[in-house]
Amino acid sequence: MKMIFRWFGDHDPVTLAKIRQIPVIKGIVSTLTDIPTGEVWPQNRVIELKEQVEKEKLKLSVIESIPIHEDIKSGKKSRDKYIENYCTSIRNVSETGVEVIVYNFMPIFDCTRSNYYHPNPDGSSSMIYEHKNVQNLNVHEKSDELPVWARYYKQKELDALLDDYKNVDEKQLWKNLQYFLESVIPVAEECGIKMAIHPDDPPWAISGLPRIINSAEAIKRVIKLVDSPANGISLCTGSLGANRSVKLSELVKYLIKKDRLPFIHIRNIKYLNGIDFKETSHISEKGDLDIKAIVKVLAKNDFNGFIRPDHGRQIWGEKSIPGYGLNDRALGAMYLYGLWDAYNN
Ligand code: CS2
Ligand code: MN
Repeated sequence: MKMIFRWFGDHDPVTLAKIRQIPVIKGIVSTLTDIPTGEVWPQNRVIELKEQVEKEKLKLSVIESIPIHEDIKSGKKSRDKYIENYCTSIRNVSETGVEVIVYNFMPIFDCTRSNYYHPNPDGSSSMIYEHKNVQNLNVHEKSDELPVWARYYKQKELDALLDDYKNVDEKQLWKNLQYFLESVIPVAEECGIKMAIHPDDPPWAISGLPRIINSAEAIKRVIKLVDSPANGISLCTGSLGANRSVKLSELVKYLIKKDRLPFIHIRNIKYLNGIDFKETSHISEKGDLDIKAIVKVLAKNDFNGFIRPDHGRQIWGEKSIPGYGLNDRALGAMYLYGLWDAYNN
């Protein structure tokens, strides 16, 4: 197991110098946020990133994410040129020693929450998902109120995107994913990169757009689409665990045995009414996911991939990218490492 920490680059208030002081962290998972989706990632930019990380005696191990152009997900004709660009980016990234590239296949919207700063009784705050506040919301304007989308769209832009998806149901989205993987996996395999799909967060349709990476069956189906060790999963316990029927420990074991788990994100959530949930501290007893059992499975099966603490709460008054403060993720890292240390013998 190699424990790494997510760093968003120079605009991240959590610096590499601080991350370096968490004793269990050996590497960094990062991305280039200024490259428009669909464009080639220039090799010199990835090298710059790698060198920046190495100055703090850390290693750039994983890229999360190279986002997928919407034309690939919606299956438009223009997808071929974007897939070609993606393959070039994989090659360029591989030259720098990065081992894993994360991506997701959610149409238009990424991680969706109804509030980034839901107050907890202890004075901390958490990201929360309340379904009634997420459906039918105005996604065109940025506001401090709901909703909280990964990015905002002008009305015209969003209408055009939604139009591209009007004939894309789940079945079609699976076909589009297969088309993408059939092109990129051989390239990844050739240059020693593991592609790792992140489950949908949350694992159900948002604004009527289909989401397919939402269950244990779906995860097992993805790895069969192209049968290669380069076609892996970035299992995210909090994302997939919002689907209450998923047995995470069993799935983790299955993926390790199949050698398809290059990366795992650990976060805990508390189930609320209906399908609603709230993010909690990583420790098992604070949420509904059995984090202890999951790490035990990792330890007992000699998991040799990357692991990172995923979203934490905002604690001690820290201001950061929501879910990505230093403090609670550092506590999470120590908890996960402690469990690993105790079980891995
Ligand atoms: C999230 C996502 O759960 C998570 O890790 O913060 O934004 C995630 O990084 C992307 O969906 C992966 O492509
Ligand atoms: Mn995650």
